Amino acid sequence: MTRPDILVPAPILPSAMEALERAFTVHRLWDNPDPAALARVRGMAASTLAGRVDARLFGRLPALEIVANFGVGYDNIDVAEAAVRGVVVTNTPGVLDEEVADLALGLLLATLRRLPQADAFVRAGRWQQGPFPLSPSLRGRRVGILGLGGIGKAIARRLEGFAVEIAYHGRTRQEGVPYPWFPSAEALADACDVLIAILPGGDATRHVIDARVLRALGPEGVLVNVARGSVVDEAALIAALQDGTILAAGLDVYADEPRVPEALLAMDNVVLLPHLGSASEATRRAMGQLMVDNLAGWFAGRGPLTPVPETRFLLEK
Ligand code: NAP
Ligand code: 8YV
Repeated sequence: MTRPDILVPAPILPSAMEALERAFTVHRLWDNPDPAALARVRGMAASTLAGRVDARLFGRLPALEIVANFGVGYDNIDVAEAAVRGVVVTNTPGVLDEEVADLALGLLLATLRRLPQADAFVRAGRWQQGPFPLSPSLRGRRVGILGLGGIGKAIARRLEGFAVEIAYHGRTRQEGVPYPWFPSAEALADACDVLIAILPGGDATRHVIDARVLRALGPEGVLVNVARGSVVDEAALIAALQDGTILAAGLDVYADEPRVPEALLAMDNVVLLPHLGSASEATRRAMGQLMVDNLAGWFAGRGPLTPVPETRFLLEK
């Protein structure tokens, strides 16, 4: 039996690449495959690192049936265009929830207790001249989770152990959730002094955290963004951090990765990570395996394991 042709638009995890090679004929876009090879491509292994999967790329792949994303967020893929072309899209939900939640809590504590600054203080030999300045605290705070999905709930479970109040906003109030729901990001920010963003990126959530939301968060407020850079108006955030509209921010994601604005790099009241949410060896391996299993399921006729809602209707035909 011939092996299905798969396109990989940009280098991915070696273990995922090896698994693809075992099951499929793999074409690397960076090797400039010829149009005849692209015409045979039936599947794609996409990732946020690979640039946008959009009408232009779909147009080069007339036989494409499925795009399997390496990542739970799929704002890198034009899913509306995929749906129109009858292309199924899958992502990697669930397998990274706990890892990303661990990172979110680490980033929150690092930002509030100024852990990177304290580490730099010790390394610079400054402890011998006197103690590190006292930091803000998590004690007594109310934490708002913007996007109480799989990862948001894993963050909430951890926060319960930290004995803080928890609230959330999503488009819909969820049954059976013990935390109060607020009808907008601004209302949530107004009621909280920590805001953790963990909702999908893309057009629908662009700049949901804007100058008004940051004003509502207030001068003791801390923003943690582990969602996507696009959900925050970065210029408004920089202004809010500079003029004391909010206290501090912990950022894992940015508007134009891997570029980080100079203004943020120069600030002392931010902790900056290079999009590390799921970036442990074990979790990235699990994500790669789920991506490969989605492709394998599709081509074996069993169907993909984790299709995204926008293209699920294609599987019901
Ligand atoms: P999920 O289970 O689908 O949850 C998404 C949550 O966001 C849902 O509760 C949803 O609730 C809410 N939401 C969706 N649209 C919204 C809107 N317009 N306004 C307010 N809330 C909205 O997804 P997940 O697995 O938790 O992942 C969430 C996101 O985290 C991903 O899409 C990705 O962008 C990001 N992420 C980042 C990293 C990292 O490395 N930093 C790693 C993994 C994921 P409603 O439907 O009720 O609105
Ligand atoms: C990855 C992510 O960094 O799953 C997501 O949505 O943002 C992260 O887990 C990314 O997908 C790697 O391409």
